[in-house]
Amino acid sequence: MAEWWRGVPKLELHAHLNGSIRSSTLLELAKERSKKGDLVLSEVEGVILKDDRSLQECFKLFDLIHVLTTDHGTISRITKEVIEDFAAENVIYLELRTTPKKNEAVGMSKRSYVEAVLAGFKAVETVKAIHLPSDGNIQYPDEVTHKNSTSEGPRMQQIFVRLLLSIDRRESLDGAMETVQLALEMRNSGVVGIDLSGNPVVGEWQTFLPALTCARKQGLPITLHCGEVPNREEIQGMLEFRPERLGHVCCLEDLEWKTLKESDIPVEVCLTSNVRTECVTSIADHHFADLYRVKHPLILCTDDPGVFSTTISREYALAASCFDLTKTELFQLAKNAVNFIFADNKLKETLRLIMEEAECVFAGTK
Ligand code: 6MZ
Repeated sequence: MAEWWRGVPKLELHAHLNGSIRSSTLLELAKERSKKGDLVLSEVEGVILKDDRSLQECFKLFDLIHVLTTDHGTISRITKEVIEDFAAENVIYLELRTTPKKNEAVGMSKRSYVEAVLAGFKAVETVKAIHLPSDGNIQYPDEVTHKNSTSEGPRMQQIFVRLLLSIDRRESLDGAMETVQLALEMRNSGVVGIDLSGNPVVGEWQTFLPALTCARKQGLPITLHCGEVPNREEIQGMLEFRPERLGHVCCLEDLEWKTLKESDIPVEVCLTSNVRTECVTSIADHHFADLYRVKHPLILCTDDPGVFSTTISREYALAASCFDLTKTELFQLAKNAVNFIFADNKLKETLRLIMEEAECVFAGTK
């Protein structure tokens, strides 16, 4: 089933750059560091190769990943690889998110970090990565059409890529403000929104409200990680804030589910991640089923395909088998994701055309 879903064009709207890193790259980086005497390989190998991780173990792994991916060259490399990996899954639009980081030891500022990510966009080789500005008035170059072939033969596979800048819950308000400012300045380079993420038991989301409100006033769409752990006040506050999208929303209570459903805020669903981190007790109990039943806007996403050893095709196959959905129903879900992207309307139109063409192809394979 995952193989079948690989052939279908899909959108990915919730993937963290450092959580999407290939395990092989991570091991290679760890080996390089151990040769330099910076770390003991045997001590980190177990952390990298471990399959089942609790939520808190995930954040330990992220700390290790961040130690290994500190320099600009590595950030560009992993970005390039991550885009190529998503393209190999037939993702036609990728909204990648990452937390801009400072590292004075290697001369890295938040801006130079984001520039290194954008350099990774440009370095993509196996597919044509289209990372145009998010400004709605941009003229698309002639070659950026939905057509997959030309009179000269098949066109190279294309993936549209945009970037969200994440605020980490460990940051101060000043740090968050700097990220929002950077996102505003880099809007014409493909940054299309702001995300709030990080260890859900660390910090308080209200700390970041002024930064999020500033982003909102400037028209930057926002997505919030919400309800990975039970935290009534926070969940209710986030729902009241009404971001453009919400990630996860696992630990809600009856009244909060009601508010969510009335709000129509699209939810980025990460099935494997939620089960692995025990935010839900089992896939059968996942709130996807209930939200799907009431036709709440949903998008299937991977979260951290590297950390959770999954792919977006696998997430579709999982949803199909666990919730007994037909290919037609799930294709419709994939197609609806176009409505919830943070990029401009012109790109939405292009993506719709691609999905409609695919619908014709896949219509006979119910
Ligand atoms: C909350 C998460 C996350 O930004 O360095 N991140 N935050 N919940 C999750 N569910 C498991 N998965 C990833 O990518 C890694 C960072 O993304 C956030 C964390 O802040 C993590 O450090 P970047 O590219």
